[in-house]
Amino acid sequence: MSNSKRLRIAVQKSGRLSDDSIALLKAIGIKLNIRDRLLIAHSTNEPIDLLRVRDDDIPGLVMDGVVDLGFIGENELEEKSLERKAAGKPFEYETLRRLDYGGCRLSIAVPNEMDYDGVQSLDGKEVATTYPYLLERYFEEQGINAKAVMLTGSVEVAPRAGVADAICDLVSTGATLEANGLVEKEEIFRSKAVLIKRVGGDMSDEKQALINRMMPRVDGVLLAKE
Ligand code: PRT
Ligand code: ZN
Repeated sequence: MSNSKRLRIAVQKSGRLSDDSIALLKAIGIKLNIRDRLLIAHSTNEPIDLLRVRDDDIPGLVMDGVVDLGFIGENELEEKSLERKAAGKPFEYETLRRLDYGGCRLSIAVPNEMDYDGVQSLDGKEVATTYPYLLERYFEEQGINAKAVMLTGSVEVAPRAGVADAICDLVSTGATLEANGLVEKEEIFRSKAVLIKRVGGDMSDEKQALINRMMPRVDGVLLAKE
């Protein structure tokens, strides 16, 4: 549990969400002393410590109460929440704000040459993805009898490599799909970055007061950028 007196915030160490998350913290007046190789960064003007980790670890850190707040993409958050629920682990959190960056969609794409006539065309097929829980949920909702094949990377080459018939991956511009001879067919989840808070365990009055001071400033920054 996060019983540290300082507010602990998890951010992606290096990746698509890192710069915008750090920029938002700075924009709300939190001074940070970030040294590239270090896991922890301390604020010099507020009782805040940043935990800099892989984005995959952020939902679990919040749901286990190891950190108080986290910046994470909804795709990763929802996937991990479903995975932890299935494993009987804590899977709850509170979304404080939906943010204005990290936008993408999780979509099913098929090879150009595949005969595709609606989602039922996936019946009996294997679909490579890094998001098996989101994909299996979609198959269930659609009543499709297809199989999610878990791959942690290079999902877009799976059909060409003969590992799967189709893929389900994050898309923003669509350039990656096009470069790999794939066509986007079904959007199954829309995502943005969110700021989340733990729900388990007590939150000290001091920490809650700090969060309460931060949130109007976050709203101000989001509004100014609209
Ligand atoms: O090392 P770590 O585990 O922390 O990072 P990561 O490699 O898992 O994640 P990262 O940094 O790539 O992405 C972090 C988060 O950014 C994702 O979980 C999403 O919430 C968000 N995001 C937004 C994206 C994209 N856009 C995106 N386009 N994440 C990944 N992509 C990839 C996608 O997987 C595909 O390979 O970009 C490619 C497609 O892009 P287009 O523009 O060619 O369509
Ligand atoms: Zn990751």
